[in-house]
Amino acid sequence: MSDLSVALGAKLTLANPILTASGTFGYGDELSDLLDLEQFGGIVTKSLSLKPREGNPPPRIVETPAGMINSIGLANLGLDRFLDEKAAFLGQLKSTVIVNVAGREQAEYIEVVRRLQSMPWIAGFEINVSCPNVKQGGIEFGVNPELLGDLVSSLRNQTDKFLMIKLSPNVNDIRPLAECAQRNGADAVSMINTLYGSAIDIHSRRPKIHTVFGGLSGPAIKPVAIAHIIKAARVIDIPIIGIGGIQDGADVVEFLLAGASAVQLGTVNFFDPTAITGILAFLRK
Ligand code: RRO
Repeated sequence: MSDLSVALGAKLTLANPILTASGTFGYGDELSDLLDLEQFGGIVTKSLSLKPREGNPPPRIVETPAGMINSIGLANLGLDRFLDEKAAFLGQLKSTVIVNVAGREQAEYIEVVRRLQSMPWIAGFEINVSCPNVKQGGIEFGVNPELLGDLVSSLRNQTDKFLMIKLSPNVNDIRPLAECAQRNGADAVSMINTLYGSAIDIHSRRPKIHTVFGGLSGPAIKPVAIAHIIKAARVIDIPIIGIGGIQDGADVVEFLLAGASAVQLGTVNFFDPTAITGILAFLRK
């Protein structure tokens, strides 16, 4: 069988370039009956904050043409329960595990990474500075190079593990943020998180999402992702992990041609969690 392994710099080599996108696969265990998780080059977990978060009130997901809008609001079980309830499952997987970390403020990101840093089963961290659905933290860091630079360099001081920064498409120009991540010691950037979106029910005249605005994902955003990746690849040397509406092997090749070294599958997992199988077959042809 042909070798699809890919080195993301010196610290991390994946068995193949396909990862799960954070938030679309829970912590892996929910989907382990449906498919063989070890097919993935890596598993990226749902964003984890220091304390548990309930997230936003429903409705928090709506389907749109060629995509979906979510406003989950960073619902997650918090670091203590993650360690008690999810670490054993993730720790025994042969797959590479990357933990996505979110925070309201810099100290929260640092504390989560500090407490996970010594776990041998964690290959690295994806730092979420691009959640569009929380009032505090998240995207504030992802749109402001000064705040981002401080955050990345303090995380760099905290861990030698693979450190990937997940960038937002909700900016005029992604290049200064990608450059800032690189300059402050990131090993990679991933892009894109979701685009701001909204939808209205014309019968009730009400927004279809409780918080009115949410994050748009799926094939509808693929051209936006490709454009951001082409731009970023012209100015940084660290690997780019591409995300945005990938459905099949041809989409993966398009992302690699744009400048990505690997990709993440997100929204496709909601309608075809076995898409990975066809994608790997396509890449091996
Ligand atoms: O939980 C969410 O609402 C969410 C997050 Br943390 C994110 O990074 N991106 C997104 O579309 N939704």
